[in-house]
Amino acid sequence: MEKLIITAAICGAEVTKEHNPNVPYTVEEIGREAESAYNAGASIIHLHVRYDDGTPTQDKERFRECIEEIKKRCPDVIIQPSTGGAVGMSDEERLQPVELLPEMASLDCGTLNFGGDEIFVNTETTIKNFGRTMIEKGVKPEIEVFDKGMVDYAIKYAKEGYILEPMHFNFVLGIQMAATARDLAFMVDSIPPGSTWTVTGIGRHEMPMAALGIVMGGHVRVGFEDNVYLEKGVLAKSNGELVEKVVRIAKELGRPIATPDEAREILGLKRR
Ligand code: KMH
Ligand code: ZN
Repeated sequence: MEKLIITAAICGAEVTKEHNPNVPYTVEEIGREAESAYNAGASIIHLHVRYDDGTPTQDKERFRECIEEIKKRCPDVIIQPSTGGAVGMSDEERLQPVELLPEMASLDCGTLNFGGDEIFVNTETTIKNFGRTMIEKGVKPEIEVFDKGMVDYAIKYAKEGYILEPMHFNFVLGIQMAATARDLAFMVDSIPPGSTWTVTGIGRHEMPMAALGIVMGGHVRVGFEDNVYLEKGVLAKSNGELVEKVVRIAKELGRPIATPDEAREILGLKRR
């Protein structure tokens, strides 16, 4: 089976130090968490950034600082900034890190409920604008899929020229769609041949979904953005601990781990 790409979503925009004191805010903390994940076997860092007080931001200069810090510590890791940012941010705000020409960036392919009264808005205009900008800048999107309709949108927008193929999908289960093997299998069956995919399970679903991703031949995302526990009632000390757990499971199941350059090969990325 193809080598396993592990993405570490080290920070997110919603989780705080109150959930787990090891959630990174400062540039130094973000560098530390990226390094711990990379040393454990992550080849991609899905990156949100914060100001020192924990406020999420899409500020280009803050991204630049954090990316420089990560590159100092993990020179070959693939950095995938978020263009989702935090609920309520404008499109202009959200798109800023793409101007730094990262190898990849997230591209959320639909609108969804995000807990309480929060709605994470991604209109057709937003998605097409983000997709077109990523093509212009040579940035490979990771299509964020929170339910099946988002796969269908991505296919439609690819046909219309807003997303290049082959596409890379991240199926996020446990927010809008249930985290079940049935739902994951349905997603995998629904994407075009030649696409690649990774799976993210939210909260307690993180490791069960990772195990499914490993055996089904996909790839895996873990990290504080999605889950702060190593096991029930035990907070993870670092993102690296979560990645180490995936590496252990993958080893038991006979799936070797991809280096960043091997991940580039699988995803069709050119190192920048
Ligand atoms: N923070 C969420 C509103 C992404 O990174 O593209 C959006 C999110 C998805 O995390
Ligand atoms: Zn994110």
